[in-house]
Amino acid sequence: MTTRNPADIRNVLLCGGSGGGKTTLTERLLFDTQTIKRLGTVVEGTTVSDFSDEERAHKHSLQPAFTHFEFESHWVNVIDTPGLVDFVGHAVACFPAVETVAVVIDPTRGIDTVSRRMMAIAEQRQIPRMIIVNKIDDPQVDLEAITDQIREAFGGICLPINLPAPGRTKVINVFEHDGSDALGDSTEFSSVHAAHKAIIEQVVEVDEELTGIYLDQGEKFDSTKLHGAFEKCLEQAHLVPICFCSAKTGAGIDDLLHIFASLCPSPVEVNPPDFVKRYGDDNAETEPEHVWHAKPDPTANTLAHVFKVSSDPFVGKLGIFRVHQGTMRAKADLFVDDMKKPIKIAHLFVLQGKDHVEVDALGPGMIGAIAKVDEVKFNGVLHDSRDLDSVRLIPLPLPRSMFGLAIELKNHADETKFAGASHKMLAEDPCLVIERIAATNQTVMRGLGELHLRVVLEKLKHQYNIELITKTPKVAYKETITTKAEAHYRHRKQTGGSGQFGEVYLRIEPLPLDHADGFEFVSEVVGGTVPRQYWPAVEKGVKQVFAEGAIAGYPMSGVRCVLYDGKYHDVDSKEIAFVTAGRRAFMEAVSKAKPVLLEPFVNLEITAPARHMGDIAGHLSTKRGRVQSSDVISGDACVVKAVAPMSELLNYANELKSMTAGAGAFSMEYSHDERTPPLVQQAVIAQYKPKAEID
Ligand SMILES: Nc1nc2c(ncn2[C@@H]2O[C@H](COP(=O)(O)OP(=O)(O)O)[C@@H](O)[C@H]2O)c(=O)[nH]1
Ligand SMILES: [Mg+2]
Repeated sequence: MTTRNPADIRNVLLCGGSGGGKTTLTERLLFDTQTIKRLGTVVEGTTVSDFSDEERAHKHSLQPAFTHFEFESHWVNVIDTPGLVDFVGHAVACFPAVETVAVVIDPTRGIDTVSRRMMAIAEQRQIPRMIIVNKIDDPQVDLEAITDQIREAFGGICLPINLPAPGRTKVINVFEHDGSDALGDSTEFSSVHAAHKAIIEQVVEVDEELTGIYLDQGEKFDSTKLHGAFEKCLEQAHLVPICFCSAKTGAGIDDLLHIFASLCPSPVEVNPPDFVKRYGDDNAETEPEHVWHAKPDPTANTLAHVFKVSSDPFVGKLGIFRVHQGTMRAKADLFVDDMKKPIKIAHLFVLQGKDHVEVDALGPGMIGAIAKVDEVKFNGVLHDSRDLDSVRLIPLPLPRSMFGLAIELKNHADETKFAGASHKMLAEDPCLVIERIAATNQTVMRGLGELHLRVVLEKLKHQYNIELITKTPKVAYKETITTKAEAHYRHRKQTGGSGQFGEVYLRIEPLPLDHADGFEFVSEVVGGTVPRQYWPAVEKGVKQVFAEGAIAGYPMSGVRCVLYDGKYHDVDSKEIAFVTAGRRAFMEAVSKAKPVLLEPFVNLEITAPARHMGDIAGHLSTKRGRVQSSDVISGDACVVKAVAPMSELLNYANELKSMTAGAGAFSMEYSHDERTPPLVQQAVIAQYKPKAEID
């Protein structure tokens, strides 16, 4: 295989709640296109996409899997993503690689929260969406009711593109058939004619000329020529087609494949993902950014975006990317971001689950992988022109992990091994965080929920033979100020012959809590009272306090600091003197600026048997939590969403377990910071023992 005409490529991401049948559907698509000879199952652990030991043990997808097949002379890449809330970050990270986000709905459970989230994020990123209602073979399922629920949840733009025929062993494509041909008009609910009319009218609406032709021709209108208008509809979020199928029996699969090939957008259509390109590289402060779009032209300069890094002990590190422009060739030299030296691409692969198929070139729109290249990182850009050095993808709305465990090595001799293993695991999981918290003297591992971290711990144990002792972590408070203040410090020291002298005047003021960096340092010194060469030293001193905290030992946030005056000495002024003066003046200023502690709040999402809904909500209200919604999602499960302070949730995994006899699950992600109540603040500050200042 070499390059493909990008117009013949389709990239489809399957997402939605766990258990909907994404992995089974992927297997079925591969089987029905004769890409694989044996139909594996999730239960037996024999599918192409759930191939890792952890996935086979849990019987759930935990990582995205990359597969491809050919159908009607199209090359189709299908990404099967994990549906458990704890792993949704992996699905979101793959969005920039595809033109179609297909949300797989489990009609036995209704519209789950992961599906809702995926629909919302895809809409926000302007990626075409479709909905696949799987499991139509289940006789208990009311397909008309689920269609109504979909339209209620996501709007009237959701319209069936096919409908199950009576008996549910096949579906009828209502886009191409109008009920008057040999396939007939009868379906499980509605009629081919009515559904045809609804979807065609929706499609022609995006094009005035087409609307005119449609009105003139009526029944004789030829819908098979509508690919362009259909694609425009998806691009403008004017239509979300609903397809029906059964991954188990194969009903509706041929039509789904046909829809992928004939109607889903190709890489030369739809809104390309937004990259930014910065002008000029010399002066960081005057660099305006502008949105940049790749051109799916095989002859242009190469640009590929790495949206997934995976590593396993056998194949090593894999960087998985999508080519957005130009052609990537084996043996070529490519730059990674703005690195000075290029890397050599030894081998180029396309993936089929755990298998790598070597290829010599990949053109625009293709998804591929390179192995064993250390420089390649998640979200990095591979390219072949210095002109593309500053191109980056606009950051994805990945959930920020808050569920933490303080970790220690069971065997201290494992330190080097752990450093290597954690480095690999962090590279492959955008939602995993391991950080050293100076204030609490702990190393904390954070993820999106208990299961997320449990899988990480299992992998460390089984794959790297490292065991960790875990404890409840202390809360990551932050310090900030609430008013303006000024302070000044003169640092003068005489030791033997040479001395140290530096004097600074600082003014500080609060920044909004949502300020991107939480810190600004500017100089308004006039007349050279502090020479320019010492400004960075003053900033360094200020930043030391900023990192270590001034009142309780927690890092600070939300402070603007202005250096506006000072004094220097021709002989004795040195950098170190201004660092000290900056640090001491800043500490003094903070103490006058009514400092407070901020605490993180998280968005909590709890799933449990519906009978526990009241208990869960009541318990949260005793923890300063605010319940935002509680819904029964199917006969016996409920979802409670709430916002609550992290400090009250340190033991939530155990509390929920005992409330629900082990049947509850939850995930949490960062929401915002709020001031701690005075009593909490006093207690935290009382525990702090500041280090003695040494000049
Ligand atoms: N009845 C029925 N069961 C299905 C179908 N597709 C998948 N399943 C079952 O649903 C469960 C979850 O499937 P899986 O593919 O792991 O779902 P995923 O979490 O979305 O990847 C498994 O037990 C499958 O056998 C289907 O079309 N019909
Ligand atoms: Mg799966």
